[in-house]
Amino acid sequence: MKYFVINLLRVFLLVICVHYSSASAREISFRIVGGQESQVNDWLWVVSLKNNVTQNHFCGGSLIGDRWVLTAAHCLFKSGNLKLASQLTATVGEYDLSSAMVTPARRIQQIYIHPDYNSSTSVNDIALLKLASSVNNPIFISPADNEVTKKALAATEYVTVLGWGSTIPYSSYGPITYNFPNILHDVEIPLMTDAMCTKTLGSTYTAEMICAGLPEGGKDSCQGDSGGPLVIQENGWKQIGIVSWGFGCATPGHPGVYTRLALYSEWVNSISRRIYLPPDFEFNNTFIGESHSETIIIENNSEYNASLIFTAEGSNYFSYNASDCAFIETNKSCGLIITYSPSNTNISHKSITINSERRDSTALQLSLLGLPLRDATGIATAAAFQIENIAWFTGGYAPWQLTPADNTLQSGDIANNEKSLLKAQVTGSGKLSFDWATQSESGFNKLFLTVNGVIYSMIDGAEYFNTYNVYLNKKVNEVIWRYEKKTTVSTLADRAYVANVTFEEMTKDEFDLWAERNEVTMSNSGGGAMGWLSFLLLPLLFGRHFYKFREY
Ligand code: 4AZ
Repeated sequence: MKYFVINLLRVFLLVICVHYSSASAREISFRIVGGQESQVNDWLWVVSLKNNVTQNHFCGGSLIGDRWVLTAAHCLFKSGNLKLASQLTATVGEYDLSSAMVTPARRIQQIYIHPDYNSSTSVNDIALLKLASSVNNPIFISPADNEVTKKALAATEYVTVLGWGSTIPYSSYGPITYNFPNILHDVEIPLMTDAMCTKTLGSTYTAEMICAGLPEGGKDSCQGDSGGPLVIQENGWKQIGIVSWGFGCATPGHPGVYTRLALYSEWVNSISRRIYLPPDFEFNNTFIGESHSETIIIENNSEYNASLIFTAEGSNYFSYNASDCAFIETNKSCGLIITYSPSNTNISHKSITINSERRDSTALQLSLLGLPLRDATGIATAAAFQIENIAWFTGGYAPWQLTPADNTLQSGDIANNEKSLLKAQVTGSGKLSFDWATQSESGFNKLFLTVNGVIYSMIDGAEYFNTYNVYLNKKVNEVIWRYEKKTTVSTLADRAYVANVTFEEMTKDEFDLWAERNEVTMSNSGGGAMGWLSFLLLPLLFGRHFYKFREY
């Protein structure tokens, strides 16, 4: 698979090179699908998101604050896996990707994905990125509000979409060719009314989306434009949408679909313009009788200094020192250290309320959840899981259990809003390999994989077993599978499964070599060049079709 992808990537590059030389010689240019090269300095708030290692552009974005970039949630996943902030950079106000380094590549401090983003339906396809450093003399784009959005849709007004995405139209049923330009392109397209969008897209089009395009096609956003802005002229430029998805690009009857930005102003402001702290925090790695401290970052993203007042109720197994974060200057953050010391198997809750002195601010809530771990008796005694270097633990509302018949571990019997945890403590660095699957409703019940405190991957839906390989680089590694149930629908078993666990000590080089030999595309290897991304998107697109055929 990997060689295949690399070779195809080479073919793409060749296509791009050939295309460019001929274009300049004959003075014609294939443009963004139906658009044109933008003028230098026209769109200074446009952002290019890049892979930190390759510096390849993979998605667009827009600057909405001196440290804040708006993009699409789906840009932050790669074949179903969440990307890490450290794998990305952003350039602001870039024009020509081939003259890189004119615009400094900025690191991303944190990724905020909309909590209700659904990767199967693309609903709530929105995310924010906090840059590690502020942009000097930034030029922002402001969002269009609800009223402007509604009027513009009703009047099918022309809007502009910007990006470095592919310039070649394709049908979602036919072959796909890409051409990724270096120069930022723009294209004007008419918005469509909700009725028109629903007529062509059916119930894949939801109230959280807007759609735009000519009935005859020819002008559209395409792969690589995702996350970028759709803007409207309304007292200057306002952002009305975020490039999200479509069936192919620029084909008749298939408008491009955009996230309806006006609906998310509260979510955007709550993160980027006020005091922000994660709404909840789960301690899922503390053994009964032990103590574990975690630092919760409270960010003051408002323009005022803040004095904070803490009140709390709930379990005494949690403790913290409010004076740590009694005062946070504007644009600064503070680490609140919370210690969890469970002494029995009970699930613990504590709710901390944080009030700011300013009257216009609303109280913030931090919900702590303590899920103590215990020995996984039963699992650990099964021959298949007596693995040198691995100690097993389980916890949460119901423990994971062994199905001896097929040596599969399965999540405990949990109710809605409950979780069931499995932990492998792996000693030594090397390759951990396992098969995993879920049998549950996609988008609601999810199995997360956390490695040494970082979420690496998530699976959901009615999945068959997939093999996942991960390199563990610490002396002692904490690997946690966390199954979370939000709803009970349908006849599926509502369970998560892990099987065929193996661990082999090796160096990172040996692992990389193994991955290459075995044609494994690593989920955590930080890839994401445009060609790669496009290929990884293919299964997603087909997946989407499959999903739609199944449903309608
Ligand atoms: C994409 O997958 C994509 N024609 C973006 C925009 C459109 C289709 C696909 C709209 O990045």
